[in-house]
Amino acid sequence: MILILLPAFNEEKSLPQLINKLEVTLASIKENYRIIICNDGSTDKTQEILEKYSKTIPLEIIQHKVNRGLGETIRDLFERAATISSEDDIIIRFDCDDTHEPKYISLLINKIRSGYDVVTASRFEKGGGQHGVNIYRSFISKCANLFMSIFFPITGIKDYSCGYRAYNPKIIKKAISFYANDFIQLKGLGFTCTLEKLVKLKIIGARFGEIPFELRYDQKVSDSKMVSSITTLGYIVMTILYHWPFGGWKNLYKKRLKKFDARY
Ligand SMILES: Nc1nc2c(ncn2[C@@H]2O[C@H](COP(=O)(O)OP(=O)(O)O)[C@@H](O)[C@H]2O)c(=O)[nH]1
Ligand SMILES: [Mg+2]
Repeated sequence: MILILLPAFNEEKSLPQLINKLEVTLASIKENYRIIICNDGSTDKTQEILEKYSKTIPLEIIQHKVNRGLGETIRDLFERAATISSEDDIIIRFDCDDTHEPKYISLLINKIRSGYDVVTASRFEKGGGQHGVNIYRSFISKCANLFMSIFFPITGIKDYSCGYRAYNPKIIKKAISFYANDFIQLKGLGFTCTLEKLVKLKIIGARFGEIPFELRYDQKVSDSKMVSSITTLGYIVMTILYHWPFGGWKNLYKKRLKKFDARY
C-alpha cells in the first residue's frame, strides 16, 4: 500500500486540484493507497472539502481543533502511518499547496524499492529545479541548505529542506520506537521538523537517496506559512542540541543506539 501524508493548514484554494491530480496519478500506479491528511485547525473550508472527498476516495482526516503547527502535525501523521503500515508499504509526504506535483510518486516508489530508506524529491539534482521562487527566497533557501550540509552532512542528500520525500515504514517504525516522543522534538520551531527528521533518521542508520524534482512555486495560490525567522532560530537551536559536547544528540544517541540495536 502507498500511504500519502499531507499536512494542511488553510489550503481550500489548492486542495481540490491537488486531490484530483493525486487520484489520477495513484490510479495509474495500480497499488492500493490511502491518503491521510491532517487538517491543522484551518479556519477556511479545508475541513468541508476533505469531508466531501473522504466519501468517494480512501482519505482519512486527522483533525486538530486548533492550529498546532507543522511539527505536531507531522508527528501525528507519521505516528498514524507507523501504526497502520506494514513493511512493504511506502510512506510519501508532501505539501498541500500544489507546488509538489504528484507525478514524482512512481519514481520515489521505485527508488525506495531499490533499497533506500528515505528518498527526497530534490531541486538540486541534475534535471531538477524551481519555478516561481523569488530571488530573496531562493537565496535564503540556498544559504539554509549550505548551512545544513556543513553542520549535518548526509550522504546522498543535496536538498535538505524540501519536505517532499518517500520513506520505508521500517525506518519510521524504528525511529518512533527508538526516540518515542522525541522523534520530532522541536515542535514549536516552524519548519525545523523537516530537517530534524532527516538528522534523526541518519543517526539510526538510514540510507538516503534523491530523485530530480521541479518545485512549482508558480502554482502556489495560498500564502506561504513559512516564518523564516522562527525556522532559522530552530536550525540554530538544533545545531547546538546536536553538537553540544556534554550529552548532545550526536554522542547521546550513538550510545543509546548500541544498546537499542542489541535488543532490536
Ligand atoms: N499542519 C500544519 N501544516 C502547516 C502549517 N503551516 C504550514 N503547513 C502546511 O505545510 C506545508 C508547507 O507550508 P507552505 O506554506 O507550503 O510552505 P512553503 O511551501 O515553504 O512556502 C503546506 O502543506 C501547509 O499547508 C501549520 O501550522 N500546520
Ligand atoms: Mg509548500
